[in-house]
Amino acid sequence: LIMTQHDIDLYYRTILDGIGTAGKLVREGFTATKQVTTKEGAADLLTEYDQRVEEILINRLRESFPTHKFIGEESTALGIKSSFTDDPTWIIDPIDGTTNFVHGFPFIAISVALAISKQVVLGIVYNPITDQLYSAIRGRGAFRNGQIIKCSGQKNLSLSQILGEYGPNRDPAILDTKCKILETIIGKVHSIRAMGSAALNLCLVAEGSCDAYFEYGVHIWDYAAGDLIAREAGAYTCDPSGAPLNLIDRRVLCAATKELAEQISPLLIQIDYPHD
Ligand code: 2AM
Ligand code: CA
Ligand code: CA
Ligand code: CA
Repeated sequence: LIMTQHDIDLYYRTILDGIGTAGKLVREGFTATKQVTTKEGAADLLTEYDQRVEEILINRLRESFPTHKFIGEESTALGIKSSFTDDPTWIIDPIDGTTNFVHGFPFIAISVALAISKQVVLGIVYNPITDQLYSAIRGRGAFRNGQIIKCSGQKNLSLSQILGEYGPNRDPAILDTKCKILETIIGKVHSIRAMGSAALNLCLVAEGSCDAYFEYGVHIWDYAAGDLIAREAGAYTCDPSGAPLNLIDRRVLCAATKELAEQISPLLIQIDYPHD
């Protein structure tokens, strides 16, 4: 019903236009000298580009859709946060992978999702450096630069390439738990990778170049778009405990198959975060 009451294609074209403009700015910033500050800790980085990109996207969307709501990482950091309601809500991470952006590691993305009645109906994850655009509209499959993508279908943990992250939190207890989890998993898989962008990690599972990804401490803007792209590519996304995924719980497990998720889930130590 949502899909027929709304002009999703218009929403898609409009955000694509905004992402085009924003992507140019990110490319400029990638090679420019940046002002780097910290937010909640020494490894939680921020540049002037993060805020400018979010502004471009919100201004473009607001111009076309004045009644829509916005949840953006940098607006939230400034205390401007609309809560997650049933209203059409754009969920925006202007630069996912700011640490990579600061270091010149070309694995960064602009991530935008649109949720209506708390259902994500559209997701775009765009890497402006490599010019790879991952996209999905609910029910219509997942695409990379217009080509349909499918997850690997891997069911066997021992043949898997897994994405795990350490995150920006430097609390020794949290870091210790995250390291323990990875330590438990490493001997059971082909490899573990930590690429530094939650949104792109989900796209790597979607395209089949990795078989699973999990993370604790992520926010709704990190995984709303990538989750839809992964699901539309055939992947299985849930809470790391195995329960259904919740976009405000700050935890995600995404695997090529339910069978693979069921092998990973018991190996994880569950970490709780305050809700978004
Ligand atoms: P951000 O770049 O938008 O802040 C992956 O762990 C996620 O955590 C990323 O999506 C990234 O989102 C965030 N993050 C922030 N600082 C990080 C760090 N030092 N190392 C890894 N991830 C970090
Ligand atoms: Ca950040
Ligand atoms: Ca992010
Ligand atoms: Ca960000």
